[in-house]
Amino acid sequence: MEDKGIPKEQIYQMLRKYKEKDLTHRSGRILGSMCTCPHPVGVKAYAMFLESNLGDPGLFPGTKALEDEVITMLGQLLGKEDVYGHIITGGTEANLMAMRAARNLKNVENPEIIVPKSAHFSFKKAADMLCLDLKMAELDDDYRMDISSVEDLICDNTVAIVGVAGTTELGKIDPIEDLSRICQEQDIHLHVDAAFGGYIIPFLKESGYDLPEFDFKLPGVSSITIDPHKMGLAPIPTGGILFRERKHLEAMAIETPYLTEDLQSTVVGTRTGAATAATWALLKHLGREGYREVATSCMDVTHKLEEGIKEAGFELVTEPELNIVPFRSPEITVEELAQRLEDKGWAVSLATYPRSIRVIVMPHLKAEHINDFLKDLETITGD
Ligand code: 0PR
Repeated sequence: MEDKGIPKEQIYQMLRKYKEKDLTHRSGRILGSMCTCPHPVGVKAYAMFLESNLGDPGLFPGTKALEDEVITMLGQLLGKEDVYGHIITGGTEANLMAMRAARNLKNVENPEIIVPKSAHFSFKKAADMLCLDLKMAELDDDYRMDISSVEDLICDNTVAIVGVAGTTELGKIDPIEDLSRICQEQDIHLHVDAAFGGYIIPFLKESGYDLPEFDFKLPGVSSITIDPHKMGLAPIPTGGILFRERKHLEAMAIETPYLTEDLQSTVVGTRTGAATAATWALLKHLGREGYREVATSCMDVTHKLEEGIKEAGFELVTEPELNIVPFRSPEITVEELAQRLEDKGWAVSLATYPRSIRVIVMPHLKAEHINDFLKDLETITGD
């Protein structure tokens, strides 16, 4: 660190040099991200609340009121208006909180959780931090959680079962209805990881897509992760965790002697109110109609990509249920294909099971980007 400060214009110039090295979502070149260009209304709202700290909500009652309203709105979206939760940093923190609540509520000696093999790696972190034994359930032929495998893994020490609504690699929706029945019968916490799907499945259903139930309408569902910074178009970092009952938050509440609130259930202490303001602004500004438009546009582009991939002689590893298209080549390996696409300037991402290239058709990917991508794909195996 230098002794004398540098004038601000020079600082901004220096920063721009670093920023030039970064990819942007706007370029349409990022194909494997669940983030996207944040909506300008969310960006403005975020900037308005930069100094607000929800870790000490008594100082920021306005922001706290916004958080309460956001939680109610997200609850309405997910089938239950009176839910309890917080706006936090993302899916990882949400999943960690859900596992912590489930573990604390069911006081057993060697707690175990059951997740599908397709679950996001955040559950490995949660298991490690919370000293949980992680049991992986098999997937069925369509890469959804296999119910008989779940039933085989359940034991007296099972504190939570996790179903995913919109898996990270393939965008699949686990059979949450079956999981709900099992968890109700056996009094087990059912957590639904809808970090990705939470902001798209309800809007597609409203638009006539035939998708399964996955939310609080199912009586066995105890908590849901939903990320505004993914399909919700909010700036990073913005996550959401919702619980069916207040007891879930209370089960992990810690006394905070000198703050303006007595108890705190979030992992993070000082936490931004800006993410809450952005989420509130976007829910109000876009409304259901705006989000339906985002969801159906992404699916239209998804279908276009799907057809183009097949026409170019590549194979889909599974039919897309949401806006994620996984595919491979019958001629070259997935690694070789990824390399050739990267050489042409596409930032691709690989699914591990089944091994494939996965394109996540986020709102920043427009029809023209997909056309360019398909043109490159058509020439790629002949090289
Ligand atoms: N649950 C699911 C189903 C997810 O897909 C993810 C992240 C999480 C939880 C964890 O969310 P946070 O990363 O917000 O904590 N899924 C993507 C992944 O890890 C996120 C991502 C985003 C990846 C942007 C790449 C990228 O460029 O693959």
